[in-house]
Amino acid sequence: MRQIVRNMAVAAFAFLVMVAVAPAQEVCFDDPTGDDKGPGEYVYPTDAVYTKGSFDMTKFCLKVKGSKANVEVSVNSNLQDPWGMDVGFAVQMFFVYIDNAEGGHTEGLPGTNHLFPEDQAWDKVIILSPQQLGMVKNEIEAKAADWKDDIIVPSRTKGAGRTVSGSVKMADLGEGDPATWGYQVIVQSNEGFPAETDLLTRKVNEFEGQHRYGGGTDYDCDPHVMDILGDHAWLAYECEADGTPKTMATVGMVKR
Ligand SMILES: [Ca+2]
Ligand SMILES: [Ca+2]
Repeated sequence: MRQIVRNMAVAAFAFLVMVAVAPAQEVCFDDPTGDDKGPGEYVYPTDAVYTKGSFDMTKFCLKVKGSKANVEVSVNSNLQDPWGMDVGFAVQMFFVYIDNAEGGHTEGLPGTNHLFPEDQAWDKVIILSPQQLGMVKNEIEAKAADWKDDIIVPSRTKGAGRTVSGSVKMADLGEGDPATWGYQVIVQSNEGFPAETDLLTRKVNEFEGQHRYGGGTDYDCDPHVMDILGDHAWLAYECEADGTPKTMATVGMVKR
């Protein structure tokens, strides 16, 4: 009898420990290689810093641990820091969109030139940029002030190996189980000299240049996006003869 009581006490203690230290939860999506061509025809800028695979996402993970989540995006190239950003990467930038509530925003962040379907509108977006936090916040204030409460920037974003990561507070992302949320990850490039309309995004033109993607148009009717999770048919677009959008790319969310 005494032995049984002791075993029960041990079991109760073990249960308490399990509750106190909630198991880490991971929501991950793999992405194919070789699809870093936007709608299908996009090519990298010509400068040597944009190495093959730099904008080819291979994996996205949201790893929840306690009150925080680590957001990780991996690419098909070793990260490098040719511009001295001092955070382990330089040329990439990622917008991680989350659909976890009713309503939301159907336009992508300024400079990306794409939409989301009404029923998959985003509620929060996490920006993973090699720029200093103050610079990113200034850009948000200048170009997306109406959405600033829904734009989350980790206090520190870093690159190591082939993975860029940043830590965010779960409370900033909203309610519910992250395993049930919709996600989309837009692969863009860190543009140090963005246009007035672009939130640190690099442009896609008809012809590639030293620091311009090619394969699109010189107007803003084309999505300025190199890789996404899921079906690249979502990036299909049509322009009017004068360069205004006829049909904008409309990118859906992916779910586990
Ligand atoms: Ca990919
Ligand atoms: Ca363009």
